[in-house]
Amino acid sequence: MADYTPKPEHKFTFGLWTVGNPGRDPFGEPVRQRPQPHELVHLLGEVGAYGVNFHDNDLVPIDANPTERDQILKDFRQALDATGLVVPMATTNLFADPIFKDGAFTSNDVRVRAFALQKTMQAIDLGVSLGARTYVFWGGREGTEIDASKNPVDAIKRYREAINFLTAYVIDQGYDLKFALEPKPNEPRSDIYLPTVGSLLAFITTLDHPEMVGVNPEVAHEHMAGLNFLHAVAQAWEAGKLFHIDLNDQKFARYDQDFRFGAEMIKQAFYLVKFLEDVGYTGMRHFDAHAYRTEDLEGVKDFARGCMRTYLILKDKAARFNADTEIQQLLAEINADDGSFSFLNDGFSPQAAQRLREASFDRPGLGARGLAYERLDQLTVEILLGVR
Ligand code: GLT
Ligand code: MN
Ligand code: MN
Repeated sequence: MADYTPKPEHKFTFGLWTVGNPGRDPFGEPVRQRPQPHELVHLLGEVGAYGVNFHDNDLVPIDANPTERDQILKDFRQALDATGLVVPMATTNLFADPIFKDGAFTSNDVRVRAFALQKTMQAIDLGVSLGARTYVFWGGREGTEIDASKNPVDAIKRYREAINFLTAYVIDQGYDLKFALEPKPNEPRSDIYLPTVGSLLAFITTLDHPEMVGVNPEVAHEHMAGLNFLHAVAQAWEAGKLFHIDLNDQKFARYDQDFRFGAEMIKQAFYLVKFLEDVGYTGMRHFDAHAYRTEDLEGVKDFARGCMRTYLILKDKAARFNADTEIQQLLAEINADDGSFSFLNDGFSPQAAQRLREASFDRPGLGARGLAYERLDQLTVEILLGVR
């Protein structure tokens, strides 16, 4: 029987805002009390997490005075010491305060843009002081309801100026910190700029310090847009830009449900875990999700344990898939290569082009052959259903 106990080497992390989510939604009041940050660290220690992440204001409320701030930080550090949890990632809340109602970095108002930069510099200082090496940017308010209000080209330029300013700030401070930009297509804005992983990968190439900036894809956010999350993650990985990942679950085409990892689309979750494990992703496995609104604090622990346990079960299933001789036989047949086109391996040359011109193909035969994907998929499903 495999061991599904979370261990530090699994790099399972949670945000303060995830296990601290009080269950408020647009139609209903909170159903749980929000524990103090240091209490949440103890809760995460109890369930076996490796690390804790936070927005500046998850930890220090926006209106806290210096005495309150010092006390909160003291309690938080003590809880980290007591539990052994680390802080791998931090981020800025650039969405909750009314000042950000029409955007932060992309606001039309230069005072709002400047405040967003100032707040982020301070939040970076806070995160780094607690050990963060990755800094996430989720531009929840960077969008529009009416496109008469903002020039979308200006918005992208402002976003770029902000990220350029902040990478230069990090270099100037001598911090060891990378940025991970997180896309989302909509919610809370009607439309959010840079809505998908692909948009961000293109945007990053236009920055002053692209080497410092990658992406933080979230399952739910690509699923909201009806996209294949595995493909987005694979593209980010192949580009060397998978700096962080937000794991959760979600039905397609809904609001941002942020369900427990593996709660809905078990097959997609399986392929994702298999991918991360197969390629040797060494970053954090961050669960950006929260317990159902039906839950009390015990339910929150069930939620957190469930995220990690499901990940580890799927990791075990991925190992079974890789060790399954029938599946591997099918994959070998699908990928068989008799070497007859090895002259294409080095790309274009006039000689290769000439040989290709002369090549003949059994077009009807290649089109008619069966690929046995029905069998391959059924074998995969049987692994997931536990009969293989
Ligand atoms: C917010 C959002 C998440 C982001 C967090 C980081 S905040 O909960 O829905 O997807 O990752 O800002
Ligand atoms: Mn997220
Ligand atoms: Mn989300």
